Amino acid sequence: GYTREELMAAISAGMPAKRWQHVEGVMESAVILAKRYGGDPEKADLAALLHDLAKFWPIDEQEAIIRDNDLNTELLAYDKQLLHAEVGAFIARWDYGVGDQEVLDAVRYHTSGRIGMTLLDKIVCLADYIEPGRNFPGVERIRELAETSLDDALIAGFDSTISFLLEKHKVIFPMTVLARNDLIQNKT
Ligand code: DGI
Ligand code: FE
Ligand code: FE
Ligand code: FE
Repeated sequence: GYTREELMAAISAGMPAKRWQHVEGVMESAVILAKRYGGDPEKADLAALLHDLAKFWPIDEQEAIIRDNDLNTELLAYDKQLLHAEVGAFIARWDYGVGDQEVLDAVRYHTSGRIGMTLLDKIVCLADYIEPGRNFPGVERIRELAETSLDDALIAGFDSTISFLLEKHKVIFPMTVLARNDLIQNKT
């Protein structure tokens, strides 16, 4: 197995410095959210460390990994930005030996979301939106909501992504809409 330090070295070596800063920001935010909302800070830290490991891999390589390993080929018909989450979870399992299914799922669903998101899924997905380096329009409002409601903040995050995709006339992966609806229908 890899130690956390070895994982950090391997993952940071596989991406530009700017993206590694983002990963460190997501780790920091994910641990804060885990402590705030009763999650597991160690799992949040590990999932955040892993979440974008494939983000800068060539798209054709990401597509090949999905095809050759019977992963979710439905993704191939949508925005290529969705692929790195699926690939990252696979690589975390088979190249880095991560066996914790909760952590692997949080990596796998950090971009698309899913119906029935676990606490850890929500923490990693929201941390990805609000880490200190993010500066997209509306991020301050999502950070404010994150102080008091994990679900409301995450709904606002998905709303912002969906609005952005609509604005650009891009296709939307249906699971993102289902994830957002499910959060609204089941929030506590
Ligand atoms: O990898 P990051 O940039 O840190 O963030 P991410 O993994 O959440 O990727 C988000 C990008 O994916 C964002 O620029 C929007 C794009 N995207 C394209 N189609 C979809 C999508 N995101 C979601 N959630 N659903 C889509 O259908
Ligand atoms: Fe990502
Ligand atoms: Fe995200
Ligand atoms: Fe990210």
